[in-house]
Amino acid sequence: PSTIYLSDYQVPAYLIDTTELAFELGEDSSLVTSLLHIRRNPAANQLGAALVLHGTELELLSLAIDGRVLTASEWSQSGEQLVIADVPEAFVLRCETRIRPQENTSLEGLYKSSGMFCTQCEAEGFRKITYYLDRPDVMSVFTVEITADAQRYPVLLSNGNLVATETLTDGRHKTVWQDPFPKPAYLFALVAGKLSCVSDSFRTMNGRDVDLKIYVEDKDLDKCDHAMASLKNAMRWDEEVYGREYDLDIFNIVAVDDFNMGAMENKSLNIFNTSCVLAKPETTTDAGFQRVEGVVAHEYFHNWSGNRVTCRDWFQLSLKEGFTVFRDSEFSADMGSPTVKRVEDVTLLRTAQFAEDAGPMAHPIRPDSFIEISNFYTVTVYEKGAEVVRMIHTLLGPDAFRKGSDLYFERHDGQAVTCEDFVLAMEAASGVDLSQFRNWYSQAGTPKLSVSGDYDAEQQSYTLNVSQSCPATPGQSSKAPFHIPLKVALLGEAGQLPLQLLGESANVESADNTEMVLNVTEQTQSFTFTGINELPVPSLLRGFSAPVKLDFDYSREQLLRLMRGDSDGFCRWDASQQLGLAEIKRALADVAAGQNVAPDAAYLAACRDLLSDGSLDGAMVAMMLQLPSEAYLAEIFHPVDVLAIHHAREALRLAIATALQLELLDCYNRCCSDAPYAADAEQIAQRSLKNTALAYLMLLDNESARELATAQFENSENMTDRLAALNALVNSAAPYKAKALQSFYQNWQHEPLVINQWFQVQAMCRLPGSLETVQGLMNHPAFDIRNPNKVRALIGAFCGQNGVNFHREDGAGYRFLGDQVIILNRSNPQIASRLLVPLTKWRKYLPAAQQLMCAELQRILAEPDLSSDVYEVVSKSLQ
Ligand code: B3K
Ligand code: ZN
Repeated sequence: PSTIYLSDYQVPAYLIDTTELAFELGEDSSLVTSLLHIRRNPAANQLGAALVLHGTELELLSLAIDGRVLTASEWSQSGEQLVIADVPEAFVLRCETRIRPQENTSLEGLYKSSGMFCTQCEAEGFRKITYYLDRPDVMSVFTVEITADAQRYPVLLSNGNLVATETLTDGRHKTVWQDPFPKPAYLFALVAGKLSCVSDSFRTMNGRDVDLKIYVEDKDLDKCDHAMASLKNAMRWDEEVYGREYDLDIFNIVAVDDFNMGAMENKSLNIFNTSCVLAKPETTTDAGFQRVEGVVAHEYFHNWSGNRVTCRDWFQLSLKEGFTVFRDSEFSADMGSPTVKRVEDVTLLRTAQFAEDAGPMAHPIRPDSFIEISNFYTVTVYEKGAEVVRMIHTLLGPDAFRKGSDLYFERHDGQAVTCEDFVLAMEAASGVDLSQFRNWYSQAGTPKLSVSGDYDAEQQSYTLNVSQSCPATPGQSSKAPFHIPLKVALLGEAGQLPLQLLGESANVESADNTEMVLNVTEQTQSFTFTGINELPVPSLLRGFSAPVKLDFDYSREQLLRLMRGDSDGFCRWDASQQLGLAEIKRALADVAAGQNVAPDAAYLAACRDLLSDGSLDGAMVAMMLQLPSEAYLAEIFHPVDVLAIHHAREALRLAIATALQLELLDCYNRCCSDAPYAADAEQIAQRSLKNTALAYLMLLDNESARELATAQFENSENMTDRLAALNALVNSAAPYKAKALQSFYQNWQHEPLVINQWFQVQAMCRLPGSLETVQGLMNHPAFDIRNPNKVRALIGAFCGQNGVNFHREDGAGYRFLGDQVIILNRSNPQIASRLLVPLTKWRKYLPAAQQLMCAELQRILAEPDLSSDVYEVVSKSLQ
């Protein structure tokens, strides 16, 4: 496999003005006929260039130019390329291909899922449907004709407007769809199946009525309400916050069982993984409800940030993904609890993204090169990309940011553009200079900010000394300093102090002048605040204003003060995590010395206060009571001793539960409620606190805790509480757990998404023997290795979220993953390479683990016929 470089980008030699596709869907194979109106690209300046089309796994039946059939000598094929050497300036290419969707297990291109036909074309799946210029800067107006058996496939959908339907005499029927908006092939979609739908409508800000439909299997019609409500909220929000109106008369969502990712933003025909659209309280957890809301909004927002304005090439992926993730996270914050949403996003970033940035696959949000673009749909491009957009928002302020976004859409509507175009629009609309800020697009790695504070009582001034550095990443040994927005406040005895900065420029944030955004641009820099008449506690990186690792040598007392009293929710939570980290470090030492783990009294007192104060936001309390996760700790310790960390953390959790059992029980009881289920912030907070308390109590593993869990498991009417109870039972020694697992399966075997949760709970069980459980479950009739949701629930959860079992000292966890990757490499390379990620981090661990993990990577690399997906990840991991 070869490497593709951003620096090699060239404009396309040809353009395709219109694309007419005709599909004849069959049980054995399908026929695709395309009519492409092609002309030489005036901007390309490549007179007489050959036409080079992309295509793979296609059976080419015929090719004709302007009605004349080409002979075999007039074209040639090599790899994914079909070359027609001699073509006119402008012409119509007709091409017939045969494809076999039934045999397509990669879930890319046209494939079948639970009896229906569906497509996934991003990034380069369209070339599995027909020969084409399969690149995002070739935008075309599509007309699509679909013919299929009327009984098996009563619903036939594609992008845009339905312009004709016809019943044919042989039991088949036909629909014709026309999408007036030019689009790249990656946004093409087709669906054919036996589907039912829920309908609603939305009146846009200019009074146009849009038909909204969610297509699902009949049995799932009762699980569409939440997605529909989320869609309407998202449509309204995009009008209010970004001034963006929907642009067609219909908007369709289709749910499919077999899907490689969450969902896809095809123009007016979004295709969703069932897990991201179906929800009802009996089957779906709070997290599931929130995911549906977020993903529905994300795909809808792509209609502007992605579809109307798309990417010039795949190196620009973060242009649409970073911006759209930023948009959907602000939306979710507005719909629920902003602080909780922020903490959740930061948690993901500080675990998965920081790990990626520190590993062999580290890349800037705009990568310079790739072997397989599918490998670059990463937490870096998405989540760090969103943080970069958020920093622009912080630097410009909301009003100038909105002006910049308006200008971006106005300048580039209908175009395929670059990250640079986005930054230019932001600069032009705001007058803010983002020259140095651009380093965030080109440099990988997580910057580290080391901050210290100096108080000068005589001068009544407080100085923050800031220095930044960024570790080397593959291909980038040294880095230029970043422009880092550092949001700060200074806490005095009676509250936040007014800020007066000496000399330096900053963006003043709060109306009362007590919060500022410092522009950190140099390697080392000092910021002096005057008029400070007491020694303050600095509140730093408020709201997590930049994706960096911050180091400030706080005392325990200072952290306790921040945790209790900072007005910034993120900083309050972060202080609790730093305190928790200190406790874990002590616990590690205690365990190593063979001593009992005893949490610090002040820390326990703070936790006790959190538990007892019913006036606090329950979700915040729940998050603050949770110790830093093992995934987060793996980013802190070098090397990572997984087993030692796990056992110390568990011992500490038990000690906390023991010391606070009365408060935990009180809190649990206080959070129990009979109110009918709602997925609103308040109830979600309450359930999250209740289940956090339950998990602690169950560590005591006594009769009364078991009774609580059993009762909750048996009596809950919502899946959040039922699953939390099941999870607590499965991780305990309670004899009832086998029965609980069995009855859960009995009750829910007809609901695949619930059974996935059942797989996942067992795959994540911390107790010894989980690998054997997982291996057994792979033979369970409900497991299917061709279904990505099941693979993620069982194999992915075990390898990615069950450290103590995956990292078994005998290496059996690693061998298991190696075996599965080798199997999936053949059927579904995208899923195989995703699954591999835990092995790629081998350099972090103890020498013995390193050796075993490395051996698995070598074994995979030695496999014949490695997909480009798996090859890229394995070979880069071993470099
Ligand atoms: N744009 C799609 C991702 C496609 C991934 C292809 N391997 C979903 C999204 O980000 O909205
Ligand atoms: Zn997206």
